[in-house]
Amino acid sequence: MALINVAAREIHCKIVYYGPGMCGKTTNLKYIHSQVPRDTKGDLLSIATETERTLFFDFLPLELGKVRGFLTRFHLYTVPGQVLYERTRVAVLNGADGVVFVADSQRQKMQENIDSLKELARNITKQNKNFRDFPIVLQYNKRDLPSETLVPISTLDKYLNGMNWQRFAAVATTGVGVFETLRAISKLVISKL
Ligand SMILES: Nc1nc2c(ncn2[C@@H]2O[C@H](COP(=O)(O)OP(=O)(O)O)[C@@H](O)[C@H]2O)c(=O)[nH]1
Ligand SMILES: [Mg+2]
Repeated sequence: MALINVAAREIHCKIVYYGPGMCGKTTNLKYIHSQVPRDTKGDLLSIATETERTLFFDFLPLELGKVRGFLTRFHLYTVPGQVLYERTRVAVLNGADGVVFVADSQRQKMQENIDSLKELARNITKQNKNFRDFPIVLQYNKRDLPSETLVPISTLDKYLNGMNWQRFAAVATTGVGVFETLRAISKLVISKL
């Protein structure tokens, strides 16, 4: 649930970037952080685990304006993607208002995408939330790689988007689709407030 700072008239929303290892979650966050004006964002911080790091920062998307008189601050988090770190993912997911599921479009990553999405569903459900109602946006990342190595969008839809979420093709390294994805999850989260 979102945190409300009544005195400062701010709503704080937590958005988590979830997905298998190396799909591009950190790249999304770094790109967003690099593009947000300095005076509206916090530092890019990390919680160190043994080999992978959870990154997070918060910012105030000024273009969103006020929601019923409150400014809305977003806190963006990545999770470590390696299978080993499920406990860290559970901790980071705790209290999330929305999730961006980043899928790696490469054929060889398809099973990892499917497994990670199943794990997400399980972990959301464990928080006593209804996965069907939970705000989620999909991102099909790495669309710049050679087409013969990629799963077609229609196939990604078939295996990952049975719930018909909004989904965006992306190249996180150059920022293609990154803000479209962020805008979609932001709007979805705000609409549920
Ligand atoms: N070609 C390509 N590489 C990407 C893209 N997004 C991320 N990568 C690369 O994939 C690797 C893993 O990215 P990272 O953001 O660390 O993945 P994470 O484990 O999900 O945080 C890095 O070498 C990135 O530069 C993309 O859209 N296209
Ligand atoms: Mg990462």
